[in-house]
Amino acid sequence: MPPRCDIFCTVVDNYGDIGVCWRLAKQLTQDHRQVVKLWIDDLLSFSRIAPDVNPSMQRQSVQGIEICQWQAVFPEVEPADVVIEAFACELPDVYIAAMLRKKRQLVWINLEYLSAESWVVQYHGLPSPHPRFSLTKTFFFPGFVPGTGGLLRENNLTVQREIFDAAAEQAFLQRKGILGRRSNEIRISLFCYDTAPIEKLVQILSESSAPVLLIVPKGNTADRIATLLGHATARTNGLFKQQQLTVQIIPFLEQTDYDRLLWSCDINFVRGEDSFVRAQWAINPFIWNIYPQAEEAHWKKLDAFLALYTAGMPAETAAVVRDLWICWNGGNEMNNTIWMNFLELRGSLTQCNKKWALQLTGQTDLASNLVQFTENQL
Ligand code: TRH
Repeated sequence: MPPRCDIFCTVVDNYGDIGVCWRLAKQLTQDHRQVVKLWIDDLLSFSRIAPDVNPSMQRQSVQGIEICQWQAVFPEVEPADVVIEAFACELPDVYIAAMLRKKRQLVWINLEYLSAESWVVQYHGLPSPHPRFSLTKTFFFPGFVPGTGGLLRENNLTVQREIFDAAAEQAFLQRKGILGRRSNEIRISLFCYDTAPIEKLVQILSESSAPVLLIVPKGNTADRIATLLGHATARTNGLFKQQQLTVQIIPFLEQTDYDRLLWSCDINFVRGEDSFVRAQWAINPFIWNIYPQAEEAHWKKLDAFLALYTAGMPAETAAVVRDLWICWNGGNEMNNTIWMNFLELRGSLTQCNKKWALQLTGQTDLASNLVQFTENQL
């Protein structure tokens, strides 16, 4: 019998929580043949990254995964062999009680947020006995180095990325109604937080020496850019122009199409956790807008990642990446020179990104690490 796995996810804000859980659910099902049930409290957010999900159905099966709405009153159910609580969301009391009653061994995992900080290796895999019951959960930390839980990477990702050639790209752009490339044009995707210096970016791109197409999925950023360029609303597939810059607002994409968008763009602005990881698999130069945390804790996280990621880069490339990322996250004023330096080193950066992705691909992925760990426990 394949192991049964229950994943519990609460949407704190945005799409990262469900983005990560959905990817994990798909990988456990497709790559590891587990029987997965995903308990999620916010079906509406979920349906934006996975349009096959019907937000008004409390139970449904999508891509072989049972999706259940996690409501305040939780039903009596038989716990799975592997229980994953994502990002320290608290399991329902009735479910814990059922876990206690279960005769067979089960594994309880707390899947944590991704960080490149060095302490992650020490904390990954640590057991945390329940204060009242004879149950232990294990901390599972994703990460970029051996000794951590690794990164989400489906088995066929490299092949999918490789077969996405110019014709496939063209077909994808057409299907999504995204403008074809004009000669010499730089194509950029933009996904960021409200705190990013969007006005400055728009100004710099407008004054660019080459034409720029800025592709923005519908949301706050798109609305802000529309207002900035004198339009009342950001209509989907609307085009705004200012000097060298064309902005195209596109619908929020289904998760696998978002990957294709990252593969199709010369430069990707990404944020949070999941789009940030996907940009690394996409290879093309990217700029990370880190999720802002209380007491500025995110700066340590950003520094830790930059240190790892730029370690193998020529000093000049590393400095240019650092400068731009610091500005994009509000640590310094963004200016044209910093952007131009980044553009000039695009070729070198793509080579460095290839090596970086290869280094990461050499490590076991998160779902496989989880499966190995749970198989040893069961
Ligand atoms: O939405 P986010 O800001 O999520 C964040 C982070 O995960 C952060 O660490 C967490 O603390 C916070 O949520 C609560 O950014 P992220 O992580 O990139 O997740 C976005 C998801 O949305 C990702 O799975 C990609 C997906 N996506 C699409 O499917 N289609 C789209 O068009 C876009 C722009 C994104």
